[in-house]
This record gives sequence, C-alpha cells and structure tokens, in this order.
Amino acid sequence: MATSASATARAGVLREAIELHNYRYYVLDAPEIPDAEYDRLFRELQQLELQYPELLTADSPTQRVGGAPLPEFEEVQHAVPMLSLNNAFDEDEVRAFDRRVHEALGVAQADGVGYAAELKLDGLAVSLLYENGVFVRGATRGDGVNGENVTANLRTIRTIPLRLAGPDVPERIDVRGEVLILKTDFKKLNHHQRDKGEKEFVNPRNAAAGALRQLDSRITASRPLAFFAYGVGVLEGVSAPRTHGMLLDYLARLRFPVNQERRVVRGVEGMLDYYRTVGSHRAALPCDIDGVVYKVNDLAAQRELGYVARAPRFAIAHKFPAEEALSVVQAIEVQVGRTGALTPVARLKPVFVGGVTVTNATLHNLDQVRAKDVREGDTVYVRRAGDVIPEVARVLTEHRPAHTSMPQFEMPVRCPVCGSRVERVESEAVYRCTGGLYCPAQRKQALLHFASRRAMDIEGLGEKIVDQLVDNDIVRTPADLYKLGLAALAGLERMAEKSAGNVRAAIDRSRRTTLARFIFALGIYHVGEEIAKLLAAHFGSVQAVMAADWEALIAEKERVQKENARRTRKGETLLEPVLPGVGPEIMRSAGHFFAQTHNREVIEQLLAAGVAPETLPQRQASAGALSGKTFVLTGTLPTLTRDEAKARIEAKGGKVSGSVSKKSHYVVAGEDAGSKLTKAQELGVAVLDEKGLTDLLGQ
Ligand code: D41
Repeated sequence: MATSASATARAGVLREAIELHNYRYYVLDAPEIPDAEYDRLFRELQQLELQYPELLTADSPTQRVGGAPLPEFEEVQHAVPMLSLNNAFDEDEVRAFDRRVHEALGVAQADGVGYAAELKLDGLAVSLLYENGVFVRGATRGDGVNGENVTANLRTIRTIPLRLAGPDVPERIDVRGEVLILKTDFKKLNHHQRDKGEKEFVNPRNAAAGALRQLDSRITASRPLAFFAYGVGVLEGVSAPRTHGMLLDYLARLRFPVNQERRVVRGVEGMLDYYRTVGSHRAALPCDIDGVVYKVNDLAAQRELGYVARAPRFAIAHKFPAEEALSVVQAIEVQVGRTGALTPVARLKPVFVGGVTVTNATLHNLDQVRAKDVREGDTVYVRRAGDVIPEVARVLTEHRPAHTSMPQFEMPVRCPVCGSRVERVESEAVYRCTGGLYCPAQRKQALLHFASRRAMDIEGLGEKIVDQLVDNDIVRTPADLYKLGLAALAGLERMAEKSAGNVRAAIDRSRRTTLARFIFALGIYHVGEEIAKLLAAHFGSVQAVMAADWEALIAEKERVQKENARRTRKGETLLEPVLPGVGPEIMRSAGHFFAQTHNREVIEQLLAAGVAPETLPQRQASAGALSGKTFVLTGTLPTLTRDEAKARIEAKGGKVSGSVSKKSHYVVAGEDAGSKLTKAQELGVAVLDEKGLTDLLGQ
C-alpha cells in the first residue's frame, strides 16, 4: 500500500511536536502540555509508523525513549539498561498481556499466572548503585542506557540509605525506584513558594524533577523529596530471591522504602481486582500515581519471557485515566443553580479526562475567574479528579496572543435564563438571580419547596416527577400543577396508574390550606415558616398581602424603631411596633417579591385555579374592637403621655377627637380632668381610666 501524502505530512508534524515537548519536558523541566496529551501524540506517531513502516526513521522520537541528559551533569552508563514499561489502557489490553505471558511460558490458561501488583508511582526513575554496602553513585534514568550522575542530589534524600546494614549485604546492587514528592509535602512546598512571593509548582512530579536537576544540591536538600524502590538492576554476592515479591521484601530489609500497597495476585481477575481497589482510593493515597504495574512474580519466568525492544515482556503498566488534559475555552457562560446562584462555566472543546468526555468545567465564582484570569479562546488545563466536578485548573498563558483583545469576564446584570435582575449578596461571593418562581432554572427548586410537607403538602410530588414536569415543559409555575390532568401525570416515566391518581388527589387536596402555608410556599427569600405565620396574622388575606404598601410599611417600621430607641434611652413608654418579629430586611425582601409582575401573575393564577388559603380575621380588625371607635382624652394619665395614648388607639384602628359629643364612644380621663369629663357623664359616654384603656387595647 502506498504511503499517503497526508500520513507523511502528519508524521512530520507529530515528530516535530514530540521533539519540542521532549526538549521542554526533559531539558527545561517546563512542560507545556500534560503527560496524557504527550502520550496521545506519541501513540498516534507509533500507530502511523506501524501502518506505514517506510515512514519509520532512526531519528524518530519513538526510537529513543526519553531525552538527552543535561550537559552540566556527568553522563553515566547504567550497568544494566533501565527498561521502559509498556502500557495497557483498558482491560482488553491487560487480558492480551496475560495471554502472551501464558503462551510464552507454556502455562495452561486455567492455571493463573502469579503476578506481583504494585502502584505506578508518578515520579522520576533513578538507579542507586551500592558497592560493598556503600552508596557510590546515583543516576537518573535518562534514555535508559545513559543517565545523569545526580549522586549529590540523591544523597540529600533522607530515606535513601548511604550504607547498607544487616546479614545479607550484597557486594554490588543497583536499586531502581522512583523519586517523588508526597501530596502533603507538595502543598506545604507551594505554600512556602507563595509566602516567598515565588512561582508555585504545577504538580508534585514537576517539582520533584526540578529538584533532582539542581546543580546546587543545597537547593535539592530544601525540597521534600521521597524515594520508593521497585526493582533491581545488578545484584551480586547474594543468592537471588525467587520472586519479585521476595525481592521487594529483601529491599525492605535493607531499609529501602518500598511502597506497601503491593500484593501478589493470580490471573487476569486478580490483576483487575487490584486495579479497581487501588482506583477506588486513588485520591486518598499519599502520593500521585498514574496507574498500577503488574509483573510476573516468578523471577525465573521473568528471565524466560525476556524483552522486546526496550520493554520487558514480563511486566505492563495499567494506566488510570489522566486527571488533567488540555482543552480550549470556547465560551464562558453563566449557569443558574437551584437557589438562583450564578456560576461561571467554561464551555470547552470536548476533551477526554478522568475517564469521561468533558465539555463544561466549573470556574466556581467571579473571584476564581479573576484569580486564574480565564478568558474565551484560552488554552486551559482541565482537571477531573475522582468524582468531583470538572474544573479549569489553570490557563496556559503562553498560548494567549500577547495583544489579546479578549475582555475580562464580567458577571451579567440580568439572569441569562429569565432576564431578571442579578444581585450580589454582600458578605458572600455569590451573585444571585432575583427571578424567583419565574426563572426556569429555579423552577424545580421552587416547585419542590411549594409542594413540600410544611408548605402546600402535596404528597408524592418528589424530585423525579418535578424534574420530568419541568424538563418536558409541562409545568412552568406552581399554578400549572393545578391544571395537570391524570393522563399527563400517568404519562411520566416510572409513574404507575395508581400513584398518578394519588398525586392528582394530593394536588387537589392542597387547594385548601392556611394563609401561612401559602405565603411560606411562595418561597420568598428570607420568609421562613415563622415569618409566614406573622405575615398571615398581620394581613389576614392574600389580597391584603398583595395590596400592602411595603415601602410605607418599611418607612413606618424604621420610624417606630428609631423613635423607640430614643424612648428606651429616655425610659419612656414605647410605641406599638409595626409588624413585630419581621425586620426591615425581611420586609424589603417580601416587598421586592410582591413588586415583581411575574410573581403577582403566578399568585393570581393560583387563586384562579381554586387555591383558597383560609382568610383569617385581620389583626387590625380584631385589635380593633377599636376600629370605628372615637376616643376623647382628658386630664393626665398615670403612665402614658397624651401622644402615646393617641398612637396606641390609632394603632388599633381607633380615632382620637378633641371634643366630646354624642358620637364619642369613650372618654379616657386622668387626673385633673375638667369639663370634658362632666360632659361625658352628662351624655352617658363611657369613661375609662388608663387601666381601662390598656385593657381595651390589649384585647
Ligand atoms: O512505580 C513505578 N513508576 C514503577 C516503574 C514500578 N512500580 N515498577 C517499574 N518496573 C519497571 C521494570 C519492570 C522495567 C523493572 C517501573 C519501571 N520499570 C519504570 N519506570 C520508569 C521506566 C520504567
């Protein structure tokens, strides 16, 4: 088959890109792209070269594992080459590996092979050479054949023994393992960097790589490096262990750190079981891992299997889905949550990360967008660790044109879903849509609240049903619930005929309710059950609540509060408070709610649909026994001033007049009452003292 021109061109592009990333990664320690992205490019090139072998050249990056050692470090040759590991990205590739092992060893498939399973630590591979128990040379892996002499740096790692002790110290041993930084140490390290005003490290692996590459080992010593052993190159002067598990036990006895999350398993199912177990607590592990490694446990069998190219046939790395990937921000949009909170969300070019394809990632809030300086068109790292919501971890600012015209992100002034005004809650970093019941994004929450037990108490109208009703646009407002036919309900998923009938009946029953429940059910911000009761008692009817002049009430409330504060200081008798128990902030919230046309429309529709909150006698009417009554004050009352008495009477709906007539209902007489008292007695008008008045007011 002829090589297509496009394949030739693509191979050239890939090689150039891989070489550039190799250089940045290995030489500069400043990777531009995540490992997974690099792996993808590498695999694509390998695939192309497999398909068109004539494209394969000696200088292809696929033919050279790793990059060139830094010129500043002495180049050293490994006594035994440090091999690389082949990767398995899914279960099928693990099964294929197991089959190859069975075939090569001539073992029946039924007798599962014993495998040593261990973590694939996400660090840097190194070799530690000991002669007669003394650490003589440490080297990076380099290209596997030649590495860099970093002995001075490795000496600074406290967990690496400088001299071996015990009964079976070998004449010569070359211990292989990974250098890394534990997650907790990494957090502390970055905290220090921040405190010093220095640049933070991107991840533990890059921080470890940077530390190992320091020409000044004092800098390395100040970085919290750790080491874990996973194998041996040269081993002379002692009898070799029989299995890989025993080899690791031996290394542990020599006091090398060996990760203890290791197990010996049997067959494919044993390997996959280990993979799943480790995967389920990956986030809780003390260090980053990018997969697990399976090695044929029997060392004689390992020798029999041997190597292909530069990778052993006896081992394979089973990778976890990468937790970070690169994507491009196509737009920054705003999502309205269930409580009306606005969350900036990045719409992304689809990217496979953490095992799923991600198209949106949260930016949390405006402060975070500003801190990370994310803009449309930016290339970003997307992170999805475990089950957490994907997020934009950081921006690759190098990729942004220097003279970007892309403006900074701003929160919208109006809700993107319903167009209502957006409010910033002081003291919180949250922006909120004020649309309430009208906003579709808040409808589900509003409907669930409306139907909840302490509100309208519609049994059976739970989340599953509400989700379907809103998603299918069957119900837009609570009023629509009362128009629901049995057929519409029965047509919902997982809705048996009988329960549809039950829900229908519960909706019907809810029409008769108390005013307090009805007000509470509206879901007015700040109006809980208790406040709803106070409002119901004060206003007495839905109509009265809707007709209330909230501005005037708030003004009166604040006037009385101020006046009473003054009176408290003076020790004077206080005025009757306006709407006691309901503060101005709550009143403003209620006033705001009832001022919205859409909220008023929903209430009208509810009433029209037959919802009939029971109307209580108005508190003003009940207090007022005094409504329509005319009072005349005369003389000096023992405790109340004339103004106070007048205010109290008026607060209960009564009127105060200056002169006594047949139409007067009561004359309130104090000390030194004069002609008004005489006239009242002549006309047969009821005469009260202060106690009589307060009794009447207290009714
Ligand atoms: O934890 C690791 N990263 C790890 C790496 C491990 N647990 N085992 C490994 N085993 C090998 C063989 C089987 C070839 C001795 C490895 C590596 N190699 C390895 N690390 C870097 C390249 C190869």
